[in-house]
Parts: sequence; structure tokens; C-alpha cells
Amino acid sequence: MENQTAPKKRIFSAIKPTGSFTLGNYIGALKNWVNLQEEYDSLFAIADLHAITIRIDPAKLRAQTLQSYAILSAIGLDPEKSILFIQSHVHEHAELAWILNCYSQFGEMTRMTQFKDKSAKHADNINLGLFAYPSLMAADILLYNADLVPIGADQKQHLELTRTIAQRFNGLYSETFTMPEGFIPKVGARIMSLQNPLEKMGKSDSNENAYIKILDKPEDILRKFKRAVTDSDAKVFYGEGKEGINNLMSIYSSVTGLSFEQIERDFDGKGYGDFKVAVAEAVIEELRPVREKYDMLINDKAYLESLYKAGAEKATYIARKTLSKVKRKVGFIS
Ligand code: ATP
Ligand code: LTN
Repeated sequence: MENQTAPKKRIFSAIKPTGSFTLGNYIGALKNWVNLQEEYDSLFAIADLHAITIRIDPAKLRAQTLQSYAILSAIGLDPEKSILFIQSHVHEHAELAWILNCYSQFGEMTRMTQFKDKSAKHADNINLGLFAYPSLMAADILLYNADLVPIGADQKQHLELTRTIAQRFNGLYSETFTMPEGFIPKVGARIMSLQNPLEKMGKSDSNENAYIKILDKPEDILRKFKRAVTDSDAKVFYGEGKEGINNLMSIYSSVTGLSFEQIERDFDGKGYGDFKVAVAEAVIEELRPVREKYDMLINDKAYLESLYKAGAEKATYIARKTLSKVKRKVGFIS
């Protein structure tokens, strides 16, 4: 018998428009989205509902949401292949999140390390949205019955909680949600700050030299890598206590596809100076086409609007079906 093509598996992921995307976002998540869209039925969202869990100026949120959407397109996500949308445009997310709140336990939420980190950082605004953040993320994923969720290592705990919530709901009301798996890259799942390699590279670091922005100019990328904190060994190899070099090797490996062994061989006898320049050049070349495409897109607001409207329409079509099933199961009259 001819091999009938099985229906494609589905992926979902999202990113918050809380600032300029970093090389960490790119390597840990976005780059994989682009690769996976070829094989999977894909949906990707700009998580603006999640963004307001931290106080953000409305004008800034508006601008960053549009810029973030343009970046999705600029990195190579193809609106013909993937559904690209803005989370708040599909109100089913907020609605399912409320329902899932009622199937999530207080104790589970208090154990989330992101909640602990963010509430320590923003002690004056520990709002309920920040607390319930993971059940909204669960709603994002479960609405589309995603099989796979490409994320960086920091989101693993949230994905596990999503599975717990899905399992609980399925157990109570019969099979409703697909059990999602995380897709966390082997190399680059946690890109570290260039200034403090013990901390995650984050968008909101007060030191600009700590992170590379996807849209940084080549000269800024080179300068930041040259200033990256390393150690006094002066030998390029992956090892304990060499977090700065380990991080640069992870970045270089993710961008070039070279293994750590190959990198060690290529830089045998060379110093950190040469290595830093090589990493910078590889990153500059990787990001150059992204910046060029972004510069074109961001000036075409009408085109962007047509894309995000079409994306929201397609996403709504899928989300609506799941939500009505859920409402029926919990006992709401239709
Ligand atoms: P914020 O600082 O506002 O919390 P964030 O960059 O940590 O932002 P998101 O923008 O929502 O959070 O992250 C989008 C994706 O990028 C997620 O899958 C996350 O795991 C991944 N990611 C974020 N930072 C890194 C990093 N340093 N290394 C690898 N992946 C990362
Ligand atoms: N919580 C994620 C962003 C996010 C997400 C999602 C990721 C929101 N909804 C659904 C994967 C699937 C973060 O903070 N990085």
C-alpha cells in the first residue's frame, strides 16, 4: 500500500513583546521555530497578554508588539506555512485561561521559579496575572492541541505544569487536550549574559553590554563580544569554571553547527581574542539578513496589519473549536 501521509503534528510557541529580542531568544527559541515550521503545522504568537504581568507603558507595548511581529517575519517564519498572530487578538486564550485557573492549584503556582524571580524583581507589583501566568501559557498551548512546544530551558517548568493541568482536566472529563512535549535545544537552551556568565541573557538587563539584540548593528555586536567576560586560562575548551567560554562556544556552535570538539580543534593554539572575533563574525552574518528584512517590513504597516489580521482569523478558527468543547465538558449551557 502506498504510504498515506499522516496528518502533520502541531507546534505552538510564543514570545513576549517586553523588549528587543536577544540572541538568547533567537538561539533558544526563534531559530528552532523557523526550522520546525517545515515539518509541523505551526502557530506562533506574540504574547502581549503575558507582557502586561509586568508594568509596561502602553505606547511602548504597542510599538514593541508590532516590532516583535515584524521580527517573526524577518527571521524567516513564512505566513504561508505558519500561523503568526498576536495573542490578545484571539480572546479564546483569556477565556480558556480563566477556566484552567480553576483546575490549577495555588501550591503548584507558588513553586514556579519564574514567579519567584519576577516577584523578587518587581516586589511592588506582585499581581494575580503574574501568579496565574502559567495557566495562561497552558491555555495558549492546549487551545491548539500542540504536540510540541519549542522553548528555552527556563520554560521547562511551565511546560511541565501545562502537562499536569491537561492531565488533570482529561482525567476529570475524558480525553480533551493533547499532551504537549517540550522541544528544548541540546546546545543553546540557556544563553548566558556576556557580562555575567552565571546569569541568563535577558532583555531587561541594565547593562547593554550583557546582551546582543537581534537588531544590533555589526559594530555593536563585535564590541560586545570583545568585551565579553571570560577567564584567565586563555585556552578555548569547554569545561567547569569556564562559563564565559562555554557560553561563547554554545553561541558559536548553535550558529555554525560545529561541534564543541571541532571548535576546540579549530582554535587550538589561538587566544580568546581570535575566538571572540570569530564568534562575533558568525553572529553578525547570521543576523544580517534578519536586520535587512526587518528594516523593510517595519515601514510597511499596512502589510503587517494584513498579516496579523489573517493570522488571528486562522488561529481563532482552531481555538474556538477547542474552547467550545471545554465549555461543554465543564457543564456550561451553549
Ligand atoms: P523577559 O525578560 O521579559 O521575561 P524572556 O526573553 O525571558 O523575557 P520571552 O520573551 O517570553 O522571555 O522568551 C521567549 C523564548 O525565548 C522562550 O522560549 C524562552 O525560553 C527563550 N529564552 C529567553 N531567554 C533565553 C536565553 N537566555 N537562552 C535561551 N533561550 C531563552
Ligand atoms: N512564558 C513564555 C512565553 C510564552 C510561551 C507560551 C512559550 C507564553 N505563552 C506558550 C511557549 C508556549 C516565556 O516567558 N518565555
